[in-house]
Amino acid sequence: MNLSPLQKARYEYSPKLPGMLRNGIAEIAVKEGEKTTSAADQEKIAELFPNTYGEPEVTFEKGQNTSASKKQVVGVILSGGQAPGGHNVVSGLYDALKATNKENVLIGFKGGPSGLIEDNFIVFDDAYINEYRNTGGFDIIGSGRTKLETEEQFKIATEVCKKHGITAIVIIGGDDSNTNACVLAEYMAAHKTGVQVIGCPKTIDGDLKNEDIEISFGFDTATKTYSELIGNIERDCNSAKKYWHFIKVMGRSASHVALECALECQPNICLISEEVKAKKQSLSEIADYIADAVEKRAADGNNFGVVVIPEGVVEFVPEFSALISEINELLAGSKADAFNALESWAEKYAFIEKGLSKEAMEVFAILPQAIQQQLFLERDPHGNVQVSLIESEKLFAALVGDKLKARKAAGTYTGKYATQTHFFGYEGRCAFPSNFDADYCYSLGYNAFMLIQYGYNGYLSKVSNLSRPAEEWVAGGMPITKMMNIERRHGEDKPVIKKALVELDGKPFKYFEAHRDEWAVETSYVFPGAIQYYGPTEVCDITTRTLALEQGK
Ligand code: FBP
Repeated sequence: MNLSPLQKARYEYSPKLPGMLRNGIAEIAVKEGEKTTSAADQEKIAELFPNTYGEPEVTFEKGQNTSASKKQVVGVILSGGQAPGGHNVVSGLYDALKATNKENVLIGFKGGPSGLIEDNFIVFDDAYINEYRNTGGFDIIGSGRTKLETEEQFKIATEVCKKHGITAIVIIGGDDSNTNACVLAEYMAAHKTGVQVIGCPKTIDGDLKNEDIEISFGFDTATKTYSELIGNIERDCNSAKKYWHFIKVMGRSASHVALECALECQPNICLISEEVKAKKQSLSEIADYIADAVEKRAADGNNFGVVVIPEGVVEFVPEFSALISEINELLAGSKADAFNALESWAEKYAFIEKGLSKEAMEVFAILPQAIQQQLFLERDPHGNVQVSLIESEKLFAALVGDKLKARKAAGTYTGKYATQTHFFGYEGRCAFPSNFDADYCYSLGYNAFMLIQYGYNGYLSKVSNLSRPAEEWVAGGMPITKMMNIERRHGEDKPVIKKALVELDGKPFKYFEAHRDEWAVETSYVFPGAIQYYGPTEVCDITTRTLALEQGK
């Protein structure tokens, strides 16, 4: 492998552990807190998880290590989308495991959860692990989106564990993967397999958080990467003074990423999907809202600006999600063949016009033709429109253009409007982890092993007090059942970890709300610059504005 100078330098970085884990394995004691109950639907969750429900929160502290001294064989899985720091979770886990007993073994299942079912694995050693320390990506073993959720899969997983003598599995994933980790933990306990299951909170989307999990790993680095790019665009924009930039940022559903970038960069506009839904805003209203800022800035001679759009926004526009449902219905089953057999767009348009309700057609009709066609091209394996593939940055650039044309005709707007569109997503998911993510992830992995060593099952590795220096971080674990409630998914009531959306009464949104009118009209840009790995702590080790605001900083 050819190594960049930065990669070589990052190999030498020693991630910072919480103070309580720094004294060596022999001095890590455990303290159990109160018994826990689930976030909601306590009776139902207790009934579904009789072996893993109600366990206590645990915290590690300096003291005599009293864990059992059996040999551990641990399997690790990376699940879902990449998030910077995954390699450090694995290296932290490996280091704690080897520091406890040189004979302990860490097995990596390749390509995500399917690796466990297919028994596709590698056994880690020092040389292999060392190549991945403090690097981005999930290429150490690869990731995948197969879900481990059926009884059949659990049976196979048990067999694979038996074959390798596995004593514990660590699943590094988001809310769904950790929900499944919890179900697997219950299965393993109910069937007395002796296999423990521990989860680690991952996702750049930042939507796996709650009163116990302050932040999912990867969010810090990904948002810093996007903020660097947005800041650069703001500076270019303020230099050339000729474009409105529409920038879509990743985050499948929640708008945490967009909001954090807005707090970092102070663009003119940032849409927040959760607010769009709460206010039942239509596409036309959103376009008017942006056009108002364009018009006001034009009146000051500023025919430029930056608009940040969360990836999932269209799904939160009530009229648009109604349109999507109708389109899914219109093309359900064999009806799609009849549609696809039509040759020209005019014929297809007539088919659509006939099939959609008047309300849905009104929404469809205002969309640019490219977006209309995307709605009929991209289907997921279940035959649904893939909303995340809709180029909403282009959609809003065009809708605002239409509004401005009308305003020009009415004589209220006399500015110039030229646009550039961007999508920042994959470029943030595998960046070298920031010092925060490098430290946090290493701690999560190290801590996950301590939970295993102390015999816990169905726990999420938890490191908290994160807006303070690492020395003051608190390491421990939380039963996953504590984060659960019952939700309706695919027509069934399911126990799931509650997905965290942006809270409109939360401090990060409130701060944004209090400043956005000023940012819309003024040029208040902030340029965060590239992630810094070396230098003063206040530049290199700071975490997100979201976390700081949430923790009252
Ligand atoms: P996870 O929830 O698995 O962490 O993935 C998040 C994400 O990066 C979203 O932001 C994005 O919408 C999606 O994955 C993209 O998925 P894919 O990599 O399959 O294109």
